[in-house]
Amino acid sequence: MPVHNADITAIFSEIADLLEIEGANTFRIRAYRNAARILGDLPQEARVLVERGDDLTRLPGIGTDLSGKINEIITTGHCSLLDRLRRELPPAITKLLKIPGLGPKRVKALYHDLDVQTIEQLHRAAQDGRIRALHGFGAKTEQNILQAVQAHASQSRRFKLATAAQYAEALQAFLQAIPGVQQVVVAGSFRRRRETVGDLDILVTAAPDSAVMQRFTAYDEVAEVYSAGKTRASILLKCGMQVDLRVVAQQSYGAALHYFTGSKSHNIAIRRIAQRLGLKVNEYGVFRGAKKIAGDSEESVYRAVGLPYIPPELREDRGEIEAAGAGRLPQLVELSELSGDLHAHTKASDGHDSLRDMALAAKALGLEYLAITDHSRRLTVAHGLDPIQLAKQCDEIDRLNAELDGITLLKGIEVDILEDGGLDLPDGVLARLDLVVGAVHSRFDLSRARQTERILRAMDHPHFTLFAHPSGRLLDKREPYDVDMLRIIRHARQRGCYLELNANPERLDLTDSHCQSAREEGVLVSIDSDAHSTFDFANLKYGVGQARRGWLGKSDVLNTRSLAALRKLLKSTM
Ligand code: DGT
Ligand code: CA
Ligand code: CA
Repeated sequence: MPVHNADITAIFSEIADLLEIEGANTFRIRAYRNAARILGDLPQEARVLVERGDDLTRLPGIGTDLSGKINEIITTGHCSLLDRLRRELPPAITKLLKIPGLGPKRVKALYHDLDVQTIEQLHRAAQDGRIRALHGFGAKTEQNILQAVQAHASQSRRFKLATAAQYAEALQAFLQAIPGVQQVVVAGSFRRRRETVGDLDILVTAAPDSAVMQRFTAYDEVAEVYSAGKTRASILLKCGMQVDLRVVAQQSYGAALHYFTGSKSHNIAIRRIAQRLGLKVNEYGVFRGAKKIAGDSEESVYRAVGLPYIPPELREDRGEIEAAGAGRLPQLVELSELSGDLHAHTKASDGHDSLRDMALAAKALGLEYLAITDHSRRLTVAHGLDPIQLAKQCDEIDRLNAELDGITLLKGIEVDILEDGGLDLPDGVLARLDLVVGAVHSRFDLSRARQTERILRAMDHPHFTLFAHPSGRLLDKREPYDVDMLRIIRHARQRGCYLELNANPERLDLTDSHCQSAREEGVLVSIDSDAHSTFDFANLKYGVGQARRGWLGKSDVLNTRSLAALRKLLKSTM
């Protein structure tokens, strides 16, 4: 992917923004802004000048330092200074700059004085009237910010993967039924199983005379047709989701699927490898000169650039290409490899179904065991169990296990982690259980140091088994609490306990990158449904998608173990 002047301009502008938020020297900030402007106005591609051997320092405002950075960007596509700045500042902070009326100076003030790091925190601060008190803001500005944030939220909406799946599956079935249509596949971030998707990218192979385009734009749920041609169309569904459709010939299917699955940065990296081999990769195929050498399948595309097939969940340019090249790609976990589920609720607390119904539903899914982990008493909104109620449930589980075949219920609890790191039920009560799932349900606002300490202390508890939904985030609704996740993962390793990957589509918590850290640190992850009804076991597939994005293989996942193997592991932690 050749670097254009616009790419360099964008990088330099972002560097200037971040330096300004950081409070850097104004001279330095201005140098990047000038350079961005100069490159933006340059009539020729800087890349061409560099390839020709021209000296960039001859351009006004470009010294040796900036010229070095331009070279770096042209050759690597990255700028290490920008990468460092992005690590130093809260990751969401540049998103604040997208709010009309907020420049780096204001973002800096909001960050330094009110600790506003995200758009959500900005929204709250404006609603609470905390912004007007800041120097240089005032009530009117605060009101403008509030309106701008609300307008922004309606534009940049992303959909939870499970929500997108409902629309995608219906549309896929609709397209599949059109005469002449062969393959229909949803590509893009949906196929990569990202936790949220911006829009749907659907790829179709069809006979040349098929009416797929007309039928697509006439689909019942279309609110608006943005564009419609012979091979591509873009529509908006009534739900607010955009759908891009591409029709391709069968012999380009693999190349098109690869292209539209992305991610963009993965594709760029693959194309760079192809270039080194004297090949060209695009959505029609892999070419040596004018000759097409691959592209009917994705496998053939990877083979042409000397790589094994890379599963879509890994295609984020996060080391998968290097791993593939070295033959070190993980064998990713599959849904069928799960033997059980270690987090589920019944009517005894806030679930909808009985112990027996939950057990039968888990069995029907082919699971060998299911841990019942209702809430503990502190969580009164969820009718948490006290010691007497829990003891009664344990007796019931013993009776059911004696009666049921092919599924074993494990005795557990989702116990509240108290503010001081203590657990919400006494030791003697927890000792009778097969496992103890600890969770934070209160005081999300503690400082990073105190929140981390709280969780580490809970893990020190002799009966603690599994840390549930570790970041506490709810997609769209609640930011994660501030913790040092790497310390938590390392502590889990020392203590011999485990982390959950909660498969609820609103949580998908652990995140993919924390899954990677857990794997690197040797901490097993349990992919759990957190089912509150028999239907919720269907969410396990989303958990598996997230685990795959986090590079987890079967052996990295606790609940791929047989019941016998699991019992051994649980014994060693209790
Ligand atoms: P999203 O929709 O924001 O959740 O993310 P994606 O990954 O589905 O992105 P989208 O819908 O913009 O594009 C779908 C795929 O098409 C993307 O993953 C890679 C490919 N693609 C789109 N635009 C470009 C581009 O400018 N260059 C390259 N190399 N690939 C692109
Ligand atoms: Ca997309
Ligand atoms: Ca798209």
